[in-house]
Amino acid sequence: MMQVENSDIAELLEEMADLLEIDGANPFRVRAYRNAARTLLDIGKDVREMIEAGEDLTKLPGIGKDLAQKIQEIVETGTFSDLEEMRKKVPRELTELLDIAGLGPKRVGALYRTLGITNSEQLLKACKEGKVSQLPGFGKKTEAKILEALQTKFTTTQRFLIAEAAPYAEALKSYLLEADGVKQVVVAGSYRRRKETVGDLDILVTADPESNPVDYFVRFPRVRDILAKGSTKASIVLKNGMQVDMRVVEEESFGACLHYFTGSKAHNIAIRKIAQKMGLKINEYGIFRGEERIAGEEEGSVFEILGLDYIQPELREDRGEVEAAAAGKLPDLITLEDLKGDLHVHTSYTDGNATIKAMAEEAKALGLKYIAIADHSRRLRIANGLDSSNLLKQVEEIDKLNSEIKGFTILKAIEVDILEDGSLDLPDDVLKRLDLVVGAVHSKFNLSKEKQTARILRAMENPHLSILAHPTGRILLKRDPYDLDVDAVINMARETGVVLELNANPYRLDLNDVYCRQAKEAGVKIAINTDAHSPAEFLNLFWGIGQARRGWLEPKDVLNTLPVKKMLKALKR
Ligand code: DGT
Ligand code: CA
Ligand code: CA
Repeated sequence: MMQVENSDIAELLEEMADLLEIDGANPFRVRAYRNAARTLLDIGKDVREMIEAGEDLTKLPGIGKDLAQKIQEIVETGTFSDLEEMRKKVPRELTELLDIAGLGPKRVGALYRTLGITNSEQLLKACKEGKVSQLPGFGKKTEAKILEALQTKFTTTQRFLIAEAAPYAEALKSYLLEADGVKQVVVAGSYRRRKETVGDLDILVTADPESNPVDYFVRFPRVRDILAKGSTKASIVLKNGMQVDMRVVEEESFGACLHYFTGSKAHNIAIRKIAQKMGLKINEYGIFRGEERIAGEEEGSVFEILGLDYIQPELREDRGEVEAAAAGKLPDLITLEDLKGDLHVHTSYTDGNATIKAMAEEAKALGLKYIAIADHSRRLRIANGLDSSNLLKQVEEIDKLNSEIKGFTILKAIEVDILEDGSLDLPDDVLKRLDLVVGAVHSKFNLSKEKQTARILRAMENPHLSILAHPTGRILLKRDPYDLDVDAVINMARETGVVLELNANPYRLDLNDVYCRQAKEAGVKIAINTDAHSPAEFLNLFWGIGQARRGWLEPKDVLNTLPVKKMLKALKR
């Protein structure tokens, strides 16, 4: 039997449903495939193992005899004959058109049957010629929408959240380490620099000369396309659309190559200038004086030869790190172990999915010493926000839990909404009973820069506000930051003692790296918080630390590296 997972089977069933729908098949048949695909993703049991154990698949919801037989065929052969037939009948390329906004299977089918369109280039041409709007069921509006979607598709290259890329990077790494003769595997590029999003993955490998890691690499199970393949390098595209570049490197140049492919490009250029001034040449094979290689096996040797301290990958953006390394003034970057607590945690009192106790126990198990329960305030109705009386009930429960838990403190807080006029969503006499107050904007993202800034500055002037949460409101790859004068916010933080949050959720990472550094230089403290809505989300602190390091933050710049008493004292204003 093949190593197929439920998700692989579901993907083939979905493809079948798409092809049938494009072909204009009976909607019930289409739905049967989609339901079966959903079932496979939801059951939490491995279908391959069920079949091996002789279990009856027709017991699963939505799976009849016919589908059970097809699933068995997939497990045994990697595909099924009906799908292969449909693939011959309907060009497979067509399924890629389904991702374009404004197009579903019905419309894709119509475009194919009437205009013979099978790919996005042809579709773009037909839209520009006005042919699409003339088809029944399309119209001018749809044509314009498709055209717009196609144009962004051709101009923007897709990026991925670092947290999305990480499971693939780590899986590729362990996969390659299992290959015969492979010695070292490092994922370089923006991934190693822990940038918030990555364009592609860059993998370097050293191996025995007689082994063939390139062949092994392109057989990775999640490959969709092989873009290029030579004797020492290859590029592939994974099923999620992410590109991966891999190259095999001589051991004597591994360090230089790792430095080169870690980047950033701007950093590499700055380093090359230093080398040139010293009469040296640097490239991905090493550092050379004339023809003689004088460094390159170890990455550290590159910096050493140039008279620089070792520069951590997160700093390599040509933002002054080379000068700082020459002057011995690089920061002593914060690590995950430095964090003692998390000051922004949700529970099932509002839109979290776990009790206060469960959240505290998980945080404690991970080695934290305190958390602040900061659920939403009343204005945020969709999150079941707390009014004063519910908040005071929560406060009582926290007091009780604190008397039971040893070696850990649960702090009383709120994530209070900052209203449009900059006032806070709960009265001062309630806020003052809490250990700390986290303030956040959750509405009116589209105010003018002037109004948005005035709103937030006014909230910061409230003496009860301790921390400004996700200060710029961005959602990576989805929503731009609101129009805000961040310099003014940092100035106000310095004047009032308000701490700025670095929200560690991989979709936010807000403040960003550049603003974190600006805050640090202004003497403003940062709190690295998870905003966790479930126990598993405490692990997001890892992403927050990556961003903090990119922002040059040291333990002393971060409020929640302090033990609880000192932390609370530092908060007092
Ligand atoms: P990404 O993939 O867009 O998130 O960003 P990177 O930094 O991973 O960039 P990528 O994948 O294009 O290239 C990987 C590294 O290779 C890059 O960080 C620096 C190095 N590199 C690529 N092209 C050049 C170049 O033209 N000059 C120099 N000096 N270095 C380059
Ligand atoms: Ca890259
Ligand atoms: Ca690349």
